Amino acid sequence: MIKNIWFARLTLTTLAALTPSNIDVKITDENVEPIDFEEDVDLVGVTGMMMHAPRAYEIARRFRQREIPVVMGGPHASSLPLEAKQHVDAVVIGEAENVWGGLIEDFKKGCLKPFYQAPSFCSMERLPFPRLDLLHKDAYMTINCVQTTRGCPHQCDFCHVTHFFGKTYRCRPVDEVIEEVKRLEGDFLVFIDDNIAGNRRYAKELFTRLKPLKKKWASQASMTLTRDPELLKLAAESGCVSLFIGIESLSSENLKDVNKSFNQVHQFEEAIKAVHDHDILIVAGLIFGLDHDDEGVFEKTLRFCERNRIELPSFFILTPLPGTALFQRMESEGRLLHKDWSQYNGATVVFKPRLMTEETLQRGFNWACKEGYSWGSIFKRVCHPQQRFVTRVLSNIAYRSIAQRTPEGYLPSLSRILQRMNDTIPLQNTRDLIQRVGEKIAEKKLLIGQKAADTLKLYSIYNERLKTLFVRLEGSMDRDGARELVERLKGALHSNIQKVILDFKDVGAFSSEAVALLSRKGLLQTEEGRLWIAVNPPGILG
Ligand code: B12
Ligand code: SF4
Repeated sequence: MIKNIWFARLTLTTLAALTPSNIDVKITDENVEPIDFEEDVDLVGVTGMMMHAPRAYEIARRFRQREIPVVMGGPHASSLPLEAKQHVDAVVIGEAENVWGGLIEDFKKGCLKPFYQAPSFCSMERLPFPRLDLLHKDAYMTINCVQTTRGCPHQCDFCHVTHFFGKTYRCRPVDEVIEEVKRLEGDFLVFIDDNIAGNRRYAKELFTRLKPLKKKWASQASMTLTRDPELLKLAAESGCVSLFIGIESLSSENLKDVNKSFNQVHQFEEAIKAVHDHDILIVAGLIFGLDHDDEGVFEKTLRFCERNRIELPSFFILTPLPGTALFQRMESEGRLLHKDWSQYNGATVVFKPRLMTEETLQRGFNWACKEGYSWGSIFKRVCHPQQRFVTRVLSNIAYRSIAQRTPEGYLPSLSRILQRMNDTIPLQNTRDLIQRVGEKIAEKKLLIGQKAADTLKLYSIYNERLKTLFVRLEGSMDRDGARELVERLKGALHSNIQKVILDFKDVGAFSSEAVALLSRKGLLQTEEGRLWIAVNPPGILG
């Protein structure tokens, strides 16, 4: 089943292509076949993502026992070369294009250096085509993988790409990409770029040139692609059938925190619809455990995927990868639980979340993976009148087989209550509203006029560690609004909640009845040691 969605990385096929042709090369991808540790070889190269590091070191140990030198490269070794060097004979830091030939020469002379790092990023012109012939074709959904660009113009805090490629975004000449695509067997391929639409002008040219080849392709792109209708149309016309898009979070605060504000939450639904309108299937990356995520995040995110018919939601637990800004932050805040890299796999909690416990995050993630690929959820997401129904169902079945391996999870008990808490309360009666007194009346008036003339919005998050519910109120409040607020707070009361903090700063107007009701219920009190604490309570009484 996994084979149905698994494609080959270009790492080792690229290295093989860079190797002088008089040297025999064999590729073993341990994802799909066992390693022959007795193989008669002169030099071993290992690669891997961070979570593969312990295994890579073990592989190195086995070959070095036989006195076969081992070289390691890839994202992990490049971020932590000193660590890697303890396990191998030489470490390649960064791209291999400009150093691999020299390394082989050194090896032949018996003088391998401990570290190899090119002084600059390689040119994207005339890169040799990867040696796809060295892969076991039948072990993958496809071996037709092509890279058109390296890097990404964005700098999301959790992503390793910007760190590795040093904020560069380099494009291969379109002619060379087209030539490589033409040589592929079959009509489906994967562009393994991190963001295929990072340079719109380049992407438009590429897609236009791809059209006549009549291939189908899948790739990754950032949300920004959906904001250019011409680009999206060209992508579809050139054969794009599936895109991995990093939505990451439904909270603007989270996105801001991780430097991904170019993802605009209020545009998500429209953007997803635009992609669907072009008959492109969406694999959505969604992260749990960001600093504004509370127990409500799991169900909220899954229901969002169902409502928007996201074909393949991919849930991840936030993972701080060495080299990234996120890792530095977590480390300086003392929030990393350990450095067992094998657990840094996107499915295991390796840090202290801010608003929930490690266990809640792990179980909630497990729940989302299992529930998201339950038949009921699959049905809600795939049953819509679009083409490629069979592809949608089959890929969901494959994802389901992976999801079923996830350990048991559960939906935190507060989840639904927290979601209900955040629904907007409509105002019935705006006539008797009294402007809030304070320094910023004019500003407030504007706020009321523009944003919240007839609603009371609730933004609440629950901090499981502090057992406190924070509720920020925004808009205006009449008697019915106040009643509804009291009702919701009662509903939210849970044995675990020890304190509720209500922030009235952004409530621009109250009716006198609302204030009276809130006072009667004790919701305007500001003393510590009580269940409720009001912050910025209204300065009016009347
Ligand atoms: C394709 C891909 C996948 C595929 C992998 C399919 C497969 N068969 O394994 C899929 C979509 C499944 C995937 C999944 C994941 N991926 Co991924 N993936 C990629 C991607 C986009 C392209 C990889 C590739 O082919 N690159 C092209 C080759 C040519 O580049 P390269 O690998 O960097 O190799 C060059 C150099 O590094 C160097 N080099 C590398 N190895 C070696 C070894 C030697 C000996 C030498 C000399 C040189 C050398 O030489 C090469 C030429 O210059 C990369 C991003 C990227 N741009 O690389 C992320 C990337 C590798 N993935 C990443 C991550 C985190 C994951 C996941 C853990 C995500 C998650 N949270 O679940 C999972 C793990 C899946 C798993 N179980 O293995 C991270 C790794 C970060 C890290 N520090 O480890 C990357 C960098 C993306 C990112 N956003 O940060 N991924
Ligand atoms: S948009 Fe995607 S690839 Fe680019 S930096 Fe952000 S997460 Fe990484």
